[in-house]
Amino acid sequence: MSNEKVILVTGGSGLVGKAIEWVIENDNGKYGKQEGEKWIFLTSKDGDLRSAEATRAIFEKYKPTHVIHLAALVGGLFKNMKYKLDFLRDNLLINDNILHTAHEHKVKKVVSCLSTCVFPDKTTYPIDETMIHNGPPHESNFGYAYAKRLIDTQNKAYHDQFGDHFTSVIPTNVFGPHDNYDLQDSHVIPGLVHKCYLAKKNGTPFAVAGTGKPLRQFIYSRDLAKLFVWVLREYEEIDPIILSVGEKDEVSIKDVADAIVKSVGFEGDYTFDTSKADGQYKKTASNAKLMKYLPDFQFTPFEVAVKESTEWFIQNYDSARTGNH
Ligand code: NAP
Ligand code: GFB
Repeated sequence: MSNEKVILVTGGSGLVGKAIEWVIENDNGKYGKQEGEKWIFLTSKDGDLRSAEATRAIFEKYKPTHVIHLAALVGGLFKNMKYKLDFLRDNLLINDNILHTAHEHKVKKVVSCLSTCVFPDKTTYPIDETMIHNGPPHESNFGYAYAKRLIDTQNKAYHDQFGDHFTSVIPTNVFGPHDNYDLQDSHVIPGLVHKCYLAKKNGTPFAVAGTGKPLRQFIYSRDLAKLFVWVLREYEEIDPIILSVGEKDEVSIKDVADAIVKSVGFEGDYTFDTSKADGQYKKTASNAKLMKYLPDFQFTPFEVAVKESTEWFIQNYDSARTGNH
């Protein structure tokens, strides 16, 4: 009986998956690859996880002992507003196939990924892990939010009935290398980096959607990746844990645009298109639970992370997910 840990990362080719792969291969400290660990990073080419059959075939091929479940239909505010049913149904199918196949294969631990947009829109602040089911999420992304909330319910049901060790994490908005830069479907940071880059290149105005007033907490993908590795190896609870920078690091969308203008070196006109939606005004989350476990964890300063992400995008423009190819 080998003691080898076979760790399957679903959604391994995305923003968060690529960051985990980077940390496993490059971190010389406690987050890098350890003796006896075999890491497998999946893409959708390995199989469509909306299909129970394709999911089973992947588990039979790799026989994982542990799973980090990232695969999902993911997108920014405007994509969520347009495809609420697809976000609900695709994610329900993917999550049920992964958790049930992991159960059938007696997988020792599954770490799934929610998002702070799952929390109730009408709530007190800061938001904490106990509030997850306390009322409807924001109208703009209820499809995605309810599918993600159900992961927590599924984890508790598998644990209750079978003792399975399936848990989850709740990151705030994530950004970094290998993001999705599609101008319509992306999240705000990759969307604005792409827009600002094109505005500088073409000498055209840089337009930020909405009023610039909404507030967000952003976590750098490589910081989040280290926390995922820690959760997989050491976090014992079934209850979810928020993975985020502190409340004091919350920034406005205008602050984000200013940081991107600086990192791209854009000197032209910069406007706000208030005909576009602002979405949720804020979703301020507490990271007190995380800080209790890892009081000394160092987050990358926001401007440094924006600079590194912008440089990665410019250097990899031809192969990046820009929606052009
Ligand atoms: P992403 O960059 O869009 O990557 C999505 C990944 O899922 C890709 O590897 C994709 O494979 C795979 N995938 C999508 N549909 C699939 C299907 N039907 N079958 C198999 N694989 C499929 O997403 P991300 O930003 O890294 O998100 C990772 C996780 O973090 C998700 O669960 C997301 O909900 C969560 N999250 C993200 C954010 C954020 O701001 N980005 C915030 C909070 C939580 P291909 O590359 O082959 O398409
Ligand atoms: O990142 P984002 O799309 O997601 O938008 P949410 C954040 C804010 O940025 C909104 C503004 O107030 C937008 O109006 N914004 C300004 C832009 N310019 C742009 C732009 O060019 N592109 C985009 N996308 N936004 C998502 C949820 O909400 O958060 C998802 O819908 C997921 O389900 C994700 O949870 C993490 O933070 O508003």
